[in-house]
Amino acid sequence: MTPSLSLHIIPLLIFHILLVAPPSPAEAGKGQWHLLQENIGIVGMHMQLLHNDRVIMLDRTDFGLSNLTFPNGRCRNNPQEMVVKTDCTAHSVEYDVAANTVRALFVQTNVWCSSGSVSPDGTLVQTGGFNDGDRTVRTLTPCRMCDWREVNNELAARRWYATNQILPDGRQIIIGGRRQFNYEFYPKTQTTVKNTYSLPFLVQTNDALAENNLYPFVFLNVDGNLFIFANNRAILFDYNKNRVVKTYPQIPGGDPRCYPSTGSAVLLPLKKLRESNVEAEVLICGGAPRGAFLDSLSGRFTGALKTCARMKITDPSPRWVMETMPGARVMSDMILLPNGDILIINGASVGTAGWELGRDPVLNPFLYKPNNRVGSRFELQNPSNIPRMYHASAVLLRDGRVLVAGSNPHTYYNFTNVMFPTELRLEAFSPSYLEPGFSNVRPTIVSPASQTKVKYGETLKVGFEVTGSLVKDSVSVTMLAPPFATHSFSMNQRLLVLEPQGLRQVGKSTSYEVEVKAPGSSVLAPPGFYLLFMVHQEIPSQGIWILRWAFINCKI
Ligand SMILES: *[C@@H]1O[C@H](CO)[C@@H](O)[C@H](O)[C@H]1NC(C)=O
Ligand SMILES: CC(=O)N[C@H]1CO[C@H](CO)[C@@H](O)[C@@H]1O
Repeated sequence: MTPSLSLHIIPLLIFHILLVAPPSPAEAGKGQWHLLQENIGIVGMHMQLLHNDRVIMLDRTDFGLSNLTFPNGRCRNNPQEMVVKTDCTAHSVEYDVAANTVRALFVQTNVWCSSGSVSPDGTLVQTGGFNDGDRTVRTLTPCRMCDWREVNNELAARRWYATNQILPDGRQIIIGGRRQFNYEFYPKTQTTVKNTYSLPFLVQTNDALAENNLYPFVFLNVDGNLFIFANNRAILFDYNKNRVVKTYPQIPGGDPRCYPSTGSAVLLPLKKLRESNVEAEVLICGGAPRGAFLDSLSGRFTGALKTCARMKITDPSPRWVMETMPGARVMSDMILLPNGDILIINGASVGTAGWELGRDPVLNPFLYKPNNRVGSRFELQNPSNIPRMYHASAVLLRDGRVLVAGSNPHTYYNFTNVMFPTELRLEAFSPSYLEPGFSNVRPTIVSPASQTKVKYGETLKVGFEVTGSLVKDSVSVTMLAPPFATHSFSMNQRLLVLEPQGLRQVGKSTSYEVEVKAPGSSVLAPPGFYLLFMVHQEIPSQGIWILRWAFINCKI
């Protein structure tokens, strides 16, 4: 929340020494945690995996020095900065997954609580933030030593806590943000440079004092409209005509799920893509009860929500179906795994998002199996021993691990004397599908080569190996758009399940080939880089990068 508000809260806090139980021996089948780095220097408040297997992380630039000093005596001079006008520390890094190393990036304007998307050519476009950065667009093109390029006043409105979604034509839409009840597009044309378009839904879902509609959950529906969820309900929205196409029912119970009552949401894997009526389902989990944010501000910490709500958004008469998690969660991230399962990770069981407002970290991820029967979908995973509170994030890597970074619930980089010290450790969670016991089952993709271009509707041959015996009707191919993760929401996260055909053995007894037809529509899969995985008996291969080639055979 605003710095002025939070400064009033700090004196109210009672500082505890956090007692974290020693890690119990990890149980087989429930995932493993690995500490990758003791100190990456910054807080991974925002993360995005790029197609060169580097993860870009952004923190914030105000309120103090990070723990990563720029090489070569480089410094940032910024008279508009609130605390340190000359700052020789980095607030953005590039993490090289294979080398497990971090490189400092230089960001001039404040990226705090910003948003982003990867454009079809693989460039990370990162928008807004706070103070001098609230109308800035920053771009980073993946290459060996690239750095941020920033253009100020490029956005038509200030965007702080907004959500971005990549569109079928490759543009992105930027929706909402604090006190912004509108949206805009990027890139701009001469005629649209100053245009914002109003979205009254964001006024209607804005709670007095608490808001509860920031970082709205936005998904591109299979009919080309946008599903926009804020607070406790959603609309289907035609962004071209600025028209609400459908109003969905409120989630039963009516409690809010968006910032600061931060739950999370995913578009469940899209399947049966060749049928004329592709179905789309949304799953929203956790959050905090109405009133919890204001209660937390006055020192009364309420239990988080234990429920998930799932809805077929393409249904003619859609309704939410409620499910109960193994525990309550707020500020968790929801990650689509390559085999179509969902990992719910990070966060707390008490309080809300915002400075110093979370309590009781939840150290165990939950696995959600969307195709199981209701009542047998959740599995409790092995715990980490690092609390990941406000300003933590998580992203899937090409090798199937989930990278976890961040946690800084303070207005400064406080490493001591606070309940949850600023967290610079980088971890990975390895879901149980990575266990060595599955090596006979696990496919290895041998062709095509990584970075292959795939046209819309093209038939792609995928060669793979499985050393154990192949269960032919248990083979699938998935395609994942790597998201921009921040504040518990992964923007643009999308998994498509492709049905393989013509499975046959080729050459030696462990080699196979299948054909998959790439989605023919940029509504189902907007242009850009995707990870392609082979999945056999729910065990995914490592991914390869493919480029959905927008500009050829592009049918919208
Ligand atoms: C947090 O850090 C700031 C800036 O260094 C300092 O003024 C403040 O007293 C610290 N808070 C605590 C609780 O140590
Ligand atoms: C809080 C923290 O992680 N501080 C570290 C910053 O970096 C120096 C140099 O590497 C360490 O000595 C500090 O412990």
